Amino acid sequence: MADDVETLRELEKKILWLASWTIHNANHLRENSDGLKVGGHQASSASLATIMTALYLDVLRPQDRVAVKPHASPIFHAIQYLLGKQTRERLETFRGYKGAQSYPSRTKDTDDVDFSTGSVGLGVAQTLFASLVQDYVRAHGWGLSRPEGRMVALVGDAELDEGNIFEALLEGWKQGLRNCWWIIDYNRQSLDAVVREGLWERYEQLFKNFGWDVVIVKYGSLQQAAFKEPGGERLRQWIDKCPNQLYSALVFAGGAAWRKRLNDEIGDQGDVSRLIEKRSDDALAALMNNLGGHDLPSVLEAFHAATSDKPTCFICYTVKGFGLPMAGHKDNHAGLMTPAQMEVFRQAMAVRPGHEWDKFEGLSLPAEKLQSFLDRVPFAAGKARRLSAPAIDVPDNLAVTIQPTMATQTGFGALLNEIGRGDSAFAQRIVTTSPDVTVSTNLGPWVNRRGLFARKAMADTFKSEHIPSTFNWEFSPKGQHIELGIAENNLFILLSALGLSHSINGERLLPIGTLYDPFIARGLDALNYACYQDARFILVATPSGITLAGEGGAHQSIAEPLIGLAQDGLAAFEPAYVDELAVILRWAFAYIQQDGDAAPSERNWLRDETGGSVYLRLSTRPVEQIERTMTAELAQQIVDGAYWLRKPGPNAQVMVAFTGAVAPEAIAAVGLMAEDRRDVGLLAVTSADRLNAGWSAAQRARERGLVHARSHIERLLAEVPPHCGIVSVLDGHPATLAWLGAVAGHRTRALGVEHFGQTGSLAELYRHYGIDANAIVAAAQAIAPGRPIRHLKALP
Ligand SMILES: Cc1ncc(C[n+]2csc(CCOP(=O)(O)OP(=O)(O)O)c2C)c(N)n1
Ligand SMILES: [Mg+2]
Repeated sequence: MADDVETLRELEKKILWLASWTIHNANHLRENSDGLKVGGHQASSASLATIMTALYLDVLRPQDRVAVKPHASPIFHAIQYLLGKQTRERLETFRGYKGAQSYPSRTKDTDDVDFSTGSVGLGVAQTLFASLVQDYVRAHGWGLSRPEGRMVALVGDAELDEGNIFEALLEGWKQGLRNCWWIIDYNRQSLDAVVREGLWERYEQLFKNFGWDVVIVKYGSLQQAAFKEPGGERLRQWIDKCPNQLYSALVFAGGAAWRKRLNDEIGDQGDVSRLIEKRSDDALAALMNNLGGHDLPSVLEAFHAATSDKPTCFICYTVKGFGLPMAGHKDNHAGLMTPAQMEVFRQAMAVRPGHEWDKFEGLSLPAEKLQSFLDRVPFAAGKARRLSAPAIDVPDNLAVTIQPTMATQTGFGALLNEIGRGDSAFAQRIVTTSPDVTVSTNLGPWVNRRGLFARKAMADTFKSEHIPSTFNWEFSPKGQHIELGIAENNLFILLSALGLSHSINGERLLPIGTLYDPFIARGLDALNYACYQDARFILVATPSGITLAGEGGAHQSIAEPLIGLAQDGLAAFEPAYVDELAVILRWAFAYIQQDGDAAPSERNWLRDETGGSVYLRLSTRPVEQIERTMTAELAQQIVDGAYWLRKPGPNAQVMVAFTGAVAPEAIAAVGLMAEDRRDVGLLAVTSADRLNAGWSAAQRARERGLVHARSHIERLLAEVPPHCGIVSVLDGHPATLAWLGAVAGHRTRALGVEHFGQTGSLAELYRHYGIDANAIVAAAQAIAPGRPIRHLKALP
């Protein structure tokens, strides 16, 4: 063990050197790197060098998974470099094009990042939900041949200011969280500031309240030894009372400043003075800087002592910038070492110029010994860290009984209810979740069939007491619905964890999350995070828009269709009819399982083979359904994003393009115009997102010389005469469809909702916001001049 600590100390030095050199190289040495001279990596990385050395090179096992504090990415990459999993080229281009990423990235880095981080707080919560998902998978009898892993977050202390962490903590407690470590880098500094005094005490209480073990790693082994000397207890008391700001300032100022301060405050001409005086300035600084989080023996002991599966929070005292000249300075966040400082550091590390990237340069132990140690590192022993799981077969058709009048939300509930009857692998791998809106988003029938998940079974008391209820809320390890409290951040991070199960647990899940459409905005960064990690899930958002009428402005979503259009990694649909929904949902189950890298399809210019997640914006409005046979061709067009409900004739003067719940208004408007405008066309747009993406991709392809590239919307609008106007309409922001006019140069009037709503009947609100049939006719009259449309009424 002592031997190992000596080796780890050497490697810790090397890791700090490599990380610092990586940053220095990116900022000072690389040509044209001016734009890259930002970032708080240097000081922030140094803060975690010891802890990460201990974890990666000694404590962790292959089954453990880690979310690394964003700015510690150079340390992570340096460790992976030593382990032979990161290339020198990528370190040399750190933060540059196709180089190692500024923040650890599952999708862009190549050295096995387990969880992406960057937006502080989200990676931390991801570990908690990843742990719940591991329990879910194992409780269902899957993946039992692999050992259970720990989900570990390296947490910046200021990350704990993010509310999503506390939402996750509460949920973790409810769900019986296990196997989760949060290691807090308690350097008492954030970006701007030095943190408030005594925060650790609040954290300690807080974590204990939620059933966590709390381990405080405060004093390093040098300090512990000094406390045993005569006068040592006085020194310990002084350290405990020293305000964060002052401690940081003294760390920055160094040995002489420590000596003066300590002599002034606790010098006694006796034991304490002797304790101080027998140390040189350097030795005194080393003692005072020797906080627990920078002392390998202390962190190793703390980690190895935590053997239970209880969630555990380690509060590790550290110094931001430890071992570097900016250590402790409050302005160090974006601080960089100057070339002169780097030169001093290089000499101190005994690294010869030109040998900066050599793995063992400047270390005192023999290279063979160090290499053989690295070859035995348990964490690196496994095969690939990225696991995979075969795709689950999706039925060719999803059965549903379509009522003459039906809402898409009802259709969704009916579709899942039907799936819930079966016991195929497909039905078994679906897992649903919702932040307290399970019943109101129509998941109730599915949950009745499949049950709620909990590691320990819990009967529904209403049922056992024979009190009639529509819903059977029985919890068991085999349940397939995870009920969350009302916290949309938790929903998205849980979806992120469920949607990575194939890669993390080697077991595929088909996750579906439901919520109210407007509250996507509440968890939007977490949704973006899930997409950025390439987690795969289906998001079902309902009710949506002003169509929920009486529910009022606070529940009415306006911008969400634009989110659907713009969010990378998320294919957004807003069907109007239940048969469309059945086609889209079936496609979605297959799409979330794709992971090919084929070129875009020549048909729609979409990269469906690469897959992604899916967002379905649904409605609670019952709409008269169209009786029709679902042909393969129609189904394809629905998935591609649009189809003609009525093709415009060669003399058409106007066409209506609609999305979602306003279908009856669009159809009515076409009817009202029929006598006065020729051959009016009606385009049902099921996915503005996919139409738009295909259009952009086809244009790019043409600009690169593929002259025949045509997207779906270009083909559809090619049938529309040039003089024909387009009126577009949806219950959402009009910009969602306004771009249709740019595809082939048709004059366009885009209708939609731009302002916060109020309560009212559907008819009143559609009239008020100008998305009813009359408003569509008025817009048509304005952009397609001709004789007055006789059914047009004056607008309010
Ligand atoms: C959601 C979010 N807001 C703001 C930032 C910008 N930011 C990056 S690091 C940081 C401070 C981090 O402090 P801490 O977590 O204590 O880490 P340290 O710098 O001490 O290593 C901030 C505000 C961010 N990355 N994410
Ligand atoms: Mg900090």
